[in-house]
Amino acid sequence: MESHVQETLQNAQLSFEHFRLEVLKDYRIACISREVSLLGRKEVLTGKAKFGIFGDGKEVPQLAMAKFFRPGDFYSGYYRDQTFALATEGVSVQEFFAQLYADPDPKNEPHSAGRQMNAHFATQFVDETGKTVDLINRKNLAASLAPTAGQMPKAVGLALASTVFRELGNPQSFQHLTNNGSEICFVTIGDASTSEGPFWESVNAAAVQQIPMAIFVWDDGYGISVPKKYQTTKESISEALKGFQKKENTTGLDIYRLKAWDYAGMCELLETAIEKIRTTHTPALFHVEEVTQPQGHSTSGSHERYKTPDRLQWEREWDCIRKMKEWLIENALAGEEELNQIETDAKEQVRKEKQQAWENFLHPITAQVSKVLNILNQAQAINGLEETLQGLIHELQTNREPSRRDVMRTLYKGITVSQANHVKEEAKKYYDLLTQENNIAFHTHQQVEHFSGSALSVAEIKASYEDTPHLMNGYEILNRYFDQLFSRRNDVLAFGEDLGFIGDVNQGFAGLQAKHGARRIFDTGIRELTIMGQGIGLALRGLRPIAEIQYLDYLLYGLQTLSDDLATLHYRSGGRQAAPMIIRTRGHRLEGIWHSGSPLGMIINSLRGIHICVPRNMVQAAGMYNTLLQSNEPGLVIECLNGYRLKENMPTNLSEFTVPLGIPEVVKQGEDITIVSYGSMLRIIEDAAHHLSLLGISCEIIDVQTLLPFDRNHIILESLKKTNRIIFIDEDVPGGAAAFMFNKVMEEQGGYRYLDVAPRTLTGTDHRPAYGSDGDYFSKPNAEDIVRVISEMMSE
Ligand SMILES: Cc1ncc(C[n+]2csc(CCOP(=O)(O)OP(=O)(O)O)c2C)c(N)n1
Ligand SMILES: [Mg+2]
Repeated sequence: MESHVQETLQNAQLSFEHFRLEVLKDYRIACISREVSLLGRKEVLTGKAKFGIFGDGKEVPQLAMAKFFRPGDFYSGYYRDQTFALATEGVSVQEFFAQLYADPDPKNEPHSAGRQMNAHFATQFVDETGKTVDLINRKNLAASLAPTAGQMPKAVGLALASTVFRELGNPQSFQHLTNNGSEICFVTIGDASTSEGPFWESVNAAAVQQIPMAIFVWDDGYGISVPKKYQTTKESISEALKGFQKKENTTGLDIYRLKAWDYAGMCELLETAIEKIRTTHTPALFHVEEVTQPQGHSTSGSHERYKTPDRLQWEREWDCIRKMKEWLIENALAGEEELNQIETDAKEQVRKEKQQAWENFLHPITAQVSKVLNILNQAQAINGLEETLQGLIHELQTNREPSRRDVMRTLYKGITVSQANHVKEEAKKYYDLLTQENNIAFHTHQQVEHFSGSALSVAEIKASYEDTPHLMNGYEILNRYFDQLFSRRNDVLAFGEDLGFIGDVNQGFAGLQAKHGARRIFDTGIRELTIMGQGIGLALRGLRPIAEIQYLDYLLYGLQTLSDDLATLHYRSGGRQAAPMIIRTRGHRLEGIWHSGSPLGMIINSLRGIHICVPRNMVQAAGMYNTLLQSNEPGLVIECLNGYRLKENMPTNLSEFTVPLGIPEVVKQGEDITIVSYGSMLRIIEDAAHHLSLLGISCEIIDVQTLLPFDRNHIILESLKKTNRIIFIDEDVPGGAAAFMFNKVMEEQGGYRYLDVAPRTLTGTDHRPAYGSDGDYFSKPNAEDIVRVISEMMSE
């Protein structure tokens, strides 16, 4: 009996000791994180880094949150979350500082290879081919982004994936992606950023769909200098959201209020609240109040300018680390001395790791500097420029914090003023070598670079046809295509407005929800931004979403997340992440100011990093879908809005044939003039070409097929060499996509050398297309315009 009691006591003591050590470990991370903030700011103020933004004041709530973040879970957050990232071992102190210095070496700075500002973390989601790695045995941080609330839309997809996986069951092919849908997406956002539209749209989408999302609002009362009274209804996001609160048998989310300095209270609440999200998939919002910001918003300003002395005093007293220390002492978990020692050790550790990061960053630059000095010291200057050369050498030699830019500038100027040929040659050689290195450092990963994951390496398989091909409506071809696709692959999903039950507004998916299931083909609310975000998140989790924008004109609503997040994702994560989603939409001329847009200039300029496909008919569209789905890259496919009821020949290999991206097709051979265009415009051009042939003018018509990438093999140039005349025709505004094509062919391909007459563009007007058939005729290029301009060109 006595020994049993002894054992119980011993066990209790052990578990107390275990608990105590856990808590002290958290305290240590809090102190490390605070020191990171303090030293980080100094690094900026002394000029070693350009800009700094830190998580001081948010340490303790992030430690509580990190306790319940499991392997397999996802995080989508913003720049305040260094403590969370440190606690989950998503980032090391050294990596943190490497990012602060913008170290482009991915070995030192793996989160973005120097491309993102500090505190923007990304763990590895894909291998070098863009293929998703095992995501269930690691803690996953989705690449953050700076636009406020920009982290919200994709979080919808990251959370939705769990619900999809759970409902689909756990097929073998998803085993590295999910553990029966038990993964939560943790989202963080600042109080002021909840004013943004993306926040509200995402909260609604999560609440409607009942997906496992845990949203943490760090409420420090300010968005830079603007206080809550200008940001949030009732100055409280939890109050404002009350109507979203879930009740029995309703959708909605659970709402909790926490205090940022209350370590024990937060841990206790989160333990049950997070478990509930995991098991029930009911989303929750944690309104974390009384958060402080000891150093102000960022290194760009000081908060003394806008906070009252009272507020500043309150922030000092309610600093969460200070409160945690008081709590530790009050509860006899540690003595003051022990805690002071932890603080001292933490400071020392951060100092050392920071120093190491700086040395690592500087090392290759120092080597470049000494090599350049070595070369220039041997150089003799052109007569009269000796002082310039000596000045260059001196400037670089005395530069205490030289950058790659300083090295390149000095070397380039040195080459121009140097005389001795052998030294000049050596300098040029070194300049070229550094250019190559810098290209790798700053320009890689715009797309997946590994052959097997790139859409550009998908082999072309031509469409084949029966001797007497079967003629079908365009929409029927797509419908058959999607039916075969969903039978063939279990990782493809499609969703959008009116896409599920009725099978999209043009019947591409008609009948397919009933056949393939409402978890794979489904309706969404009218919320283009989060439809796109949903696609990004699902793709990040290894699924292959086809996310629909009902009409191209409405892409604008979804453009923010496509441009800021998807288009930059692979690049800004240094190749660590990729989201091969397909955006499907329909556009170009029809009738109506918002149903006939073709804003391709806007699209190609804002979406570099996404393939932009502009098929002329539905068969070509199917071939592009096949190509994209064989790659690990994202693509936008714009079907012709006026093409669904046009008859096309049905290929016999609908699921297999591929359309190579960036390879234009000569759709009509001709001798006198090259006409370059795409999409719905081509049918009007064919009509005009027929008319022109009656006038004795032979047109060669080229369909570019994709705008990004554009004519990789210079097929257009070959045509121009033959015809010596060229016109670019599109429906976009003047200076839009036509100007882009013009620039590519004239400047990049050197087309100007083969011109007999001035090259032209023929475009839509400067305003949006007016309604009705006449509106279309007078707003967009029509056949008569084409005949007139080409006739003029022929008589020039
Ligand atoms: C779309 C957008 N607008 C403006 C900014 C500039 N900006 C950066 S942070 C910030 C304030 C954010 O405040 P809050 O959401 O409360 O987060 P906190 O910094 O206080 O943690 C602003 C206006 C931005 N990054 N993105
Ligand atoms: Mg704030």
